[in-house]
Amino acid sequence: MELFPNIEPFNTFNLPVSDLHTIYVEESGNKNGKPVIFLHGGPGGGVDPKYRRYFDPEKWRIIMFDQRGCGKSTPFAELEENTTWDLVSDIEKIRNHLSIDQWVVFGGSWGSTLSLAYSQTHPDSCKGLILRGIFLVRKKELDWFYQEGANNIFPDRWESFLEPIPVEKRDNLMQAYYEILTGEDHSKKIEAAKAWSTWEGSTVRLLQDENFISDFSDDKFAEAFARIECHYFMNNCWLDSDNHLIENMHKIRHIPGVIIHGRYDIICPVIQAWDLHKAWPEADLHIIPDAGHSIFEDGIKNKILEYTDRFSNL
Ligand code: STX
Repeated sequence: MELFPNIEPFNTFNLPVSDLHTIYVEESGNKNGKPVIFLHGGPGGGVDPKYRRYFDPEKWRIIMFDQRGCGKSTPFAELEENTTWDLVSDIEKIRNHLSIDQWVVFGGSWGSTLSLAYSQTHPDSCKGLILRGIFLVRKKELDWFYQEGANNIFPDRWESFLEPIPVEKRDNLMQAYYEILTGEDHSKKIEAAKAWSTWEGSTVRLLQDENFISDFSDDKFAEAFARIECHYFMNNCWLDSDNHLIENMHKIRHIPGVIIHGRYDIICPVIQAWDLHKAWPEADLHIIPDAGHSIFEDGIKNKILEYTDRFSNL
C-alpha cells in the first residue's frame, strides 16, 4: 500500500497553553471528516508533514501539533512546565478549541504512551485508539535502551552514545546525560544531544538507513529531542507507579483499539505490546514480522493504513 499524497494544512494556528508555552497546531484533510489527533514521538520529536499521509484526506480531519518545546512550538527546547500531564491538558485544550466532541487518538512510541495517559484521563473524548510501537515508561524499558540491553545488539552504535560521557559516569548514563543536557556548556550540550538522538536514529529501523540517521543529528532537532526525552525519562514521565499505564487500562478497555508493533523493535521491545494486550485483550494486536520501531517501515505502514481506513467508520 502507498501512503496518501502529500497535502498542506487548511488551517494552522499557535495556541497559548500556559504563561510560558505556545503550541503549533495544524488541521489537514477534510474539514467535515472524522477527527483524529496525531500524537508524535520522543517526547520532543515534533510532527513531520509525512505523518498526514497515513490518513485518507477525504475521510479524515487530521489534527497534528508539536508538543511543548519542540518543532514549531515555543519556547524551543524548554523544560519548565513541560510534563506528561501538561501535554494531556494541552490535548483537551486543542479539542475544546476546535469544538470537537470525540476523536480518534493515534500515537506511536512516546505517542502511544501519551495516548494512553490522555485516554485514561479523558476516556469520553476518545472514539478509538490506534497505537504503535508501545512504550510504557517502565524502569526496565528505560534501562534496556539507555543502560544495558540494546547495547548488546548495536555495540557499534553504542560506542558513539558513550562517547560524550566520561568513563567514571557511565554507570548511570541517563543521569550523566541529564547533567550535560541541562548544563551551561552549549557546545557540550549540542554534542551530547546529537549523540543521544543519533543512538535512537541508528536503532529505529530493522535495516539501517544512513540518510535517515543523519536527520537525527541535526543540531536543532537533537537539542529539543534529547533535552525533552531525558527530562521526561529522568522523571519517569511523572507517572505515579512503574506500571501506571497498565494498572489504569480498565478505564479505556471499552474503546475500540489496535496495537501494532514490529517484532524486531529494539527501542521498544515487543514484550511491551504483549503486556499491554494482556491488560487489553479486546484490542487487536498485530506483531509485524519484519519490522523494527519506525512508522516508515513497510509492514508497519501497511497495517496502519488498514486501520486508519477501518477506523474512519467508527
Ligand atoms: N523514544 C521513543 C520515541 O517516542 C524513547 C521515538 N523514537 N523515535 C521517535 O520517537 C521518532 C522517530 C518519532 C523521532
